[in-house]
Amino acid sequence: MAKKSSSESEARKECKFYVNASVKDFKNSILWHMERSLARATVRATSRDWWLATAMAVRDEIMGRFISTMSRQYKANSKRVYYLSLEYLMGRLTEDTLTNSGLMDVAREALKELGLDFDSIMASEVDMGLGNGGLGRLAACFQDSLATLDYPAVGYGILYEFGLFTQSFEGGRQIESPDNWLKFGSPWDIVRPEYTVKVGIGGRVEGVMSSTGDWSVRWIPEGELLGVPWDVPVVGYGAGTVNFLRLWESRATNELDLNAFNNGGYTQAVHQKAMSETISKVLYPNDKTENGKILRLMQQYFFVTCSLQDIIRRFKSLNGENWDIFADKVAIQLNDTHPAIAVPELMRLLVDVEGLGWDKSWEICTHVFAYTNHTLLPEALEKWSVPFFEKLLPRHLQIIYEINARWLSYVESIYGRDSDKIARLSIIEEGAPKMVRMAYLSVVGSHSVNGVAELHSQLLKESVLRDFYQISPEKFNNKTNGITPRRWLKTANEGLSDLITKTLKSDSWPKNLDELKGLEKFAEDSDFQKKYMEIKRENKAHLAKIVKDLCGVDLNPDAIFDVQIKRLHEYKRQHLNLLYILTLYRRLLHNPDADISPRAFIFGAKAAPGYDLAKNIIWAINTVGNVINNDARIKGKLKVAFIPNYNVSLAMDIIPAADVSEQISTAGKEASGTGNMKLALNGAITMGTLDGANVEILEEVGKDNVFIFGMNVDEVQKLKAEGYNPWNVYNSNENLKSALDWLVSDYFMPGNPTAFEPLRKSVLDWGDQFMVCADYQSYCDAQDRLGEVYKDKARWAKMAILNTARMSKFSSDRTISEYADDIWNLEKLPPRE
Ligand code: NBG
Repeated sequence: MAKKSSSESEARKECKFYVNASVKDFKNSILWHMERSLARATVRATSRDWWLATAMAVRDEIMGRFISTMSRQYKANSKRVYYLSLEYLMGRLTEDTLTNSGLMDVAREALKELGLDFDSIMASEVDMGLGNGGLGRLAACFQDSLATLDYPAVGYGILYEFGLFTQSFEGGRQIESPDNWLKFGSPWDIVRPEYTVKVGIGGRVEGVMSSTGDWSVRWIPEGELLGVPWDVPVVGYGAGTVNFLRLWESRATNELDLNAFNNGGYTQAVHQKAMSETISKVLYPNDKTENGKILRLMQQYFFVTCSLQDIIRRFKSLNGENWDIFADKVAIQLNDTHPAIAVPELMRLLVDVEGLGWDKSWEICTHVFAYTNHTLLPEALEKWSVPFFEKLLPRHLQIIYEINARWLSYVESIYGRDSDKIARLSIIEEGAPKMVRMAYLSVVGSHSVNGVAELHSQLLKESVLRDFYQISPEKFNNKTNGITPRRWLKTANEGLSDLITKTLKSDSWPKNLDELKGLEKFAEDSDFQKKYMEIKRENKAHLAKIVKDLCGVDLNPDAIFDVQIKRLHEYKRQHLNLLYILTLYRRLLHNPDADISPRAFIFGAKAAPGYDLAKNIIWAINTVGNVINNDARIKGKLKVAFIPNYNVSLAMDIIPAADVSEQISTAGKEASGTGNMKLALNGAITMGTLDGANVEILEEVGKDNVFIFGMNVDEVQKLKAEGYNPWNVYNSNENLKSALDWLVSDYFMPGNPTAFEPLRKSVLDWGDQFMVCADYQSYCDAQDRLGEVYKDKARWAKMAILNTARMSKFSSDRTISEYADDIWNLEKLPPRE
């Protein structure tokens, strides 16, 4: 990210609520914090001290807005949306807060006057990496948009002590180490002990018959722990609204310690305490599969009950027990099925604790909850075993059975005694053991079910949730994902942001991304093209330095920067990319003078620690890369860099520097993708399949400004149905055969040629589930075409500019407005001018 002075003063006219502070005052505030908060003499201050003091100075400026937002929302007693998500991939908070509050220039100048380099000071902040990938980052972008659009909202989640693991490479292989991001605290968390809640676990259920003959039920938990909330302010762009994330930390109760202690069990008491505090200890590192871990179910229940109790407390403090208006004041979005236990938990709180009848409580639930599905992958659909439930949440299991019984009798009223249908629609899956299907529970308990891109929402209705769609088609809708242009353009790519502001003579575009369409008319303007591509080149030079530093690889900023950054997963097909790299390398060895555009293939990806094949792919890319990078014969025309520990902050350096955006999943597998949007917004050309939001990117940018290859969903299904055999492709495609055989020869791994057997087997012997072989040729052709097009500088510049100009649909402001209007029925509550 090449830093230039931004035109914040202009933006002030647009953003009436920007924070006002002079450079002098801000500098004094930093120095004040250095002395009073950090007890540091400036001569001894480290980068981290400077970052902390700066963060504290910004924090001071936004606290007033935070308080006024809360009191405005309280006084108005407005409806709020509560976003329940097990993941928030926030990245660093200071820079974004500076952008959104309008203090970026002031802070930059203040640090400069103190003789400090802004970028290196900001780099001291450890990423808040409380998420795995797209799902967690989407939750973060949504918080930014909710605040920017002045919607009353709270994001609930867990304050994991350890975020997503830190990745390094040893001999090209992934090594994980813990991400102890909270080790030294964070200036952005504010603890609220007064809102601590109690959480029960285990135990038994007691039934009591009342005098009127009604059963009432009491859950007698075996253990209890505490949820302590920490609030993280979320500053909207322009700082008119400051919402917050409320993240729960688990703690042991004192009572629990004492009881065990009095019984003579000191060790037992300490053990119990440690167990209770384990719940919020660590984020599970698997993107898309986390079934069967009892601690994970405990995490889900823990944050759900804490959040629901908090929501009910807030509701009651304003509305007493007027439950009739609960759904007018509360909307709850379930971010995937991770918080699905909220459905039976809200029923329990309303029926058992608040004493409402079942029907009334159910009506409230189904008006309050809405569910977003984020994937069709079967292994990702959460199921929890009934015996687990029985042990951990016995009362919830009863409630789920009751919900299911009523649901199935409704199904029967439609279809009669169709036992097939009933088995298919049941929330309980028969088998040993029986399983609770969390997606079905979410659908039954919600008034809205949405997918995250047009294609994905369509496939949901046709496949995984087909039977549910037939019964309640009105529930189903699409909300195509989006990204916040504040972080992903204004903060990450200041050079391009300034050019846009100057060219459009407006700086309201970060809040009104449609304005970018105004760039279209400059797409062929050679002067504009030159400026645009100069900025791209500066960003590439900046990234090249980072790559040199982290990977020891020299990248030529004039090469095509071809980027694939996302979790490592077979369906995302990083190995298809590798096969093209091998093909190109082979071609160059045959003819070192071949006229190809020099390419730098840049990867960033973490593999789940237990996902062996994904790790094998990482190892293969690193190994092949190492050979290619050191092969003088190809004259530097090809380079491969796998940047370790890919995270939000690295993404902010990589994305502005990308020429090509690899979005090459097997059609039908990637629900949406959001990296595709960030890259295109920053002028990278998509190399993609007709999958997820790529389809809509194509619609927006037009077919001349994107490279599409491979089978579409229908073709994939057809080939599967016909009986796909990857060996047929292998045997008839000389290049594919050579690349795959080469991979398991002595060439790359002298003495250990079988190192990458798993990779090769996955696309041949094991059936090539993700159809890598089937799409190989089409991918190579498209990549070759791209290489040719890149030679025409003017054409390429035009394509890149049109990508930036036509991405406005993918602002998360658009997405959030749609959720607010169609699902939450939510009104904005802006500050008074
Ligand atoms: C992911 C999808 C992505 C999508 C994000 C955000 C899960 C379960 N799903 O395609 O794979 O962009 O969600 O919706 O992580």
